[in-house]
Amino acid sequence: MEKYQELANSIITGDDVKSKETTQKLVNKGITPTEILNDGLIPGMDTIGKKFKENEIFIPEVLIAARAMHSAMDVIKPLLSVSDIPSRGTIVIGTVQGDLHDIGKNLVAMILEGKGFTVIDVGVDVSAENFIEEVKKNNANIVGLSALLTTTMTEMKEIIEMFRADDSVKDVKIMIGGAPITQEYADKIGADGYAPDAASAKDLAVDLLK
Ligand code: B1M
Repeated sequence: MEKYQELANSIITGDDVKSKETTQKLVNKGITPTEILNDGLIPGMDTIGKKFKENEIFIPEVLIAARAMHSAMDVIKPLLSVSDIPSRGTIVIGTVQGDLHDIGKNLVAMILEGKGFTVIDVGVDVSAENFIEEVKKNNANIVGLSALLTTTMTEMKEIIEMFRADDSVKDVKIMIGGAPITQEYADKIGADGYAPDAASAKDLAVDLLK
């Protein structure tokens, strides 16, 4: 649809002013944040991914697109937050060590917050020790691990093993996600759950705490 195409194009061309303005315009028209994400922002980022893969664009262009994505996400973030309901539980979320991709993780964090979870976002390039420390410090019920690279998804296995070997965090639920992750991989490394996207991550977190 044309209205979403304009938004997707603003991501593809890395125009952070336009991406913010167009998102705001769609919000003002009453379009939901989920539609804005699924029909405009994510398709824009997917196009960037394809062009990057085919060597049509390079890292600087991808970074500029990521900046435009973040600027649009700033507009919808407050709409997804609900601060006046009691917390459903605390989730520590981060991108695993060696991996700097944070757009998907940020989206998942936003949606979880919107569902009423307290979310502690520990950022990118996070070691197993840091995840454990943050879970202990915040008395978290769930830890969420994100990885976008086939070379860093193996970190998840190490992290899960370290959690399970530490009596004080061994029962914390571990959910994982990111483009290269599958249910099969999650089962193989002993994660408690896998979600392919932000909306399913929210449902999974609710299920894990039932
Ligand atoms: Co990178 N990169 N990148 N990159 N990058 C990919 C992932 C890649 C697939 C591109 C490609 O070749 N087509 C490829 C990985 C190949 C592979 O491993 N098989 C790749 C590569 C190779 C690299 C570098 C190695 C490139 C280089 O230096 N030569 C390098 C690595 C740096 C590092 O991390 N150490 C690199 C760098 C970068 C940038 C820094 C330039 C930038 C990141 C900017 C940022 O995040 N702030 C970047 C980007 C933007 C991408 C692509 C184009 C887009 C990723 C993205 O944001 N998608 C990506 C290609 C692609 O995925 N199409 C690519 C949009 C986002 C909404 O989706 O992150 O999948 P996604 O998140 C989804 C789900 O996966 C899920 O929900 C989210 C929302 O629906 N999800 C979870 C994610 N985490 C979850 C956690 C959960 C549950 C669900 O529970 C806890």
